[in-house]
Amino acid sequence: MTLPSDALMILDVSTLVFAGGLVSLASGVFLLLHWLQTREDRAAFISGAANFGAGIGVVIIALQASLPGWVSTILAPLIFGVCSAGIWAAARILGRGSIYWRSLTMALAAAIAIPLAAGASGHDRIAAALGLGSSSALFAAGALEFWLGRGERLRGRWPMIALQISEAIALFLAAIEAASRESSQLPSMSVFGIIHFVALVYAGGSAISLITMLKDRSEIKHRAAALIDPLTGLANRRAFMDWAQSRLAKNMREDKPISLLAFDIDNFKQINDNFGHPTGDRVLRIFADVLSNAARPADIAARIGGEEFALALPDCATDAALAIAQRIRSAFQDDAQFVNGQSVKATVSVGVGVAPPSERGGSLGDLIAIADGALYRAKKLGRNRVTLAIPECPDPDPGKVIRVA
Ligand code: GH3
Ligand code: MG
Ligand code: MG
Repeated sequence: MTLPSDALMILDVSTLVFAGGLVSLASGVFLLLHWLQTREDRAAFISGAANFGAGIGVVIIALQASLPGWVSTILAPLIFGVCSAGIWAAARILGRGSIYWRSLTMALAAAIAIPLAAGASGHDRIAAALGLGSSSALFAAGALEFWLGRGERLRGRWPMIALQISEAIALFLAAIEAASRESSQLPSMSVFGIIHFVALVYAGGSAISLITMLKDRSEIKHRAAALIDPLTGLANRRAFMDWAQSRLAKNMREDKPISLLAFDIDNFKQINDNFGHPTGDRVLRIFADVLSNAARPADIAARIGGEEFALALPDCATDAALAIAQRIRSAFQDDAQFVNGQSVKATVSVGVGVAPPSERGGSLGDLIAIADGALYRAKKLGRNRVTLAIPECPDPDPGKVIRVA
């Protein structure tokens, strides 16, 4: 799209540049205030400092007529270079949590050396073109960082990518303009006046996009934390109930089986009393590891109470469920024999329920009650065993599967 030159002539480029500078300063303050409240959002600090610094640079350019020459020809480009490196660093911190120090040092060294060398030799035009060109590359690198992290769905990511690409293009065009124009003064309002619009929109839009991304990330983190048991890293009861309920309903509709294993660590109170709470916690983590290793990707393993765990096995019928339960029981017995150098000898009892229990109603509550009933029988029969909630003859030997009513 080409704007008619008349329309552009209405705008005064100095006013536009000055307004852009103020928006940049304000967005910098906005990001820095966010960082003051949420110190772990380092991207907000770096980006805020960069926007604020760029705002100072833009105001310097807007006021260049009343400032000493070196301020606009050396200091302002130096500030822009350093701030562009900051924008890229912020994108990297947000995407990967770390800065690639070697590249950042090189970018900063170039940002400082180019205006200083140009100032010393009097090649303002070439220096401006090189400075703008390297800033353009840094904004493009920032856009690339945001794009590489696109697997993490955050509102604000795509607007941020669009803004960074627009700014990279604008700076590239500005570099071409700087290289081709005669003086180092502000250009008259040509089609490249668009560059200043882009800078203004970038300053405001990037701050809003970044805050939206950071807020989304924090919300996702909190939502995930509300569904995870902090001690074991397994799903908690709430997550288990939500997921297992919907999976059970799906399997019932499709007439496919789903098994539920209910686990309760044996004599756990005694373990705490004899070996201490930290050893008890370690036992819980060992069991969680055994459970996670036994679970397939489609299964859900959860800690649903103090020393009570559950494993839902979609599309898994009785024999497979019993085999898995037995494997977990046996692996835990091996792994929890010695804990923290002590002979703890922890064991687990397992109750197995299999749905669809159509004759019993078929809700998750029913299935849990069935598995719990079997677990209760396992405890009564001596612990460290697997029982199935189907009427059959009991076998009380540890390590053997028994079938109970
Ligand atoms: P049973 O074989 O019948 O299951 O006996 P039990 O001792 O395991 O059962 P009980 O329900 O009496 O004891 C459970 C104990 O688990 C009591 C509680 O202090 C302990 N507990 C619950 N949550 C935690 C935890 O997060 N860490 C530790 N170390 N202990 C816990
Ligand atoms: Mg218990
Ligand atoms: Mg117990």
